Amino acid sequence: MIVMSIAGVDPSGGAGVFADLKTFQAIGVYGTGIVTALTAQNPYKFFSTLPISENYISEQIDSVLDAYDVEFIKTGMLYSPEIIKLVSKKIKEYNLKAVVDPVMVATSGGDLTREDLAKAMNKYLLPNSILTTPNIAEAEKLTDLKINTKEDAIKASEKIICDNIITGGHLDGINTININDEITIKKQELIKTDNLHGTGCNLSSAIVAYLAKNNDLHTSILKALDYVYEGIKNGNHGTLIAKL
Ligand code: PXL
Repeated sequence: MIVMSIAGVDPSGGAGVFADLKTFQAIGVYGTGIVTALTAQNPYKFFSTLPISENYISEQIDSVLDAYDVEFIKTGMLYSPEIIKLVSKKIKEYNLKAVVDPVMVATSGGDLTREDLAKAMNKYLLPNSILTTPNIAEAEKLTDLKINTKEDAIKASEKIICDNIITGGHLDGINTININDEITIKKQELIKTDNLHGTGCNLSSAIVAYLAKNNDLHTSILKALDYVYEGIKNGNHGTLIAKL
């Protein structure tokens, strides 16, 4: 049960690889972490990004997969179309089952990507992935559709080219899940808080952890939604002791 996150580093630990590792630990799987970029940020302010070269990302992935059998991975901040292409190639090469958090902009407004990544994700990454977990803004970018209602979210979900959950934090808590072209709506109560930094990272890493523990995709998504909800409610997402 070894899983992998391929994402950026948020040194304040709420998002990115560090948060993913905490979630893996909380749910009881062994996490490995490949770094695509360093960032300087805290939950309130984003300062800067230092991307890692494609060669060095490649070397990190190879060095871990040379020693460990990994079936499930998640991807977070991938920063550039070149890194997206590289990661897609590795997914195929190592036969990985990838959950893609299509990170494009930070809640704090920081520079998590150099350019519009939606095209590269649609072309290279999503066709090779088992699930993607966009929020409303990311789903709009992936599909070129506007999402204001539940019906809009369902349309977008049907247009995204792999199984997906469009998260409903900006749509009255309405999460739209599409697995094998079957739509399930899962509504969650919205919690009033200013501590939402990293919730997307935690959702996708929790899904991967539950998958690695032999839950099916639908069950993993529902358990991960629960995990993130409890984390937000308690103000401690990522360090939560999960229901296993
Ligand atoms: O939640 C998006 C995200 C992903 N990865 C890193 C981040 C953030 C948001 O701040 O910092 C490294």
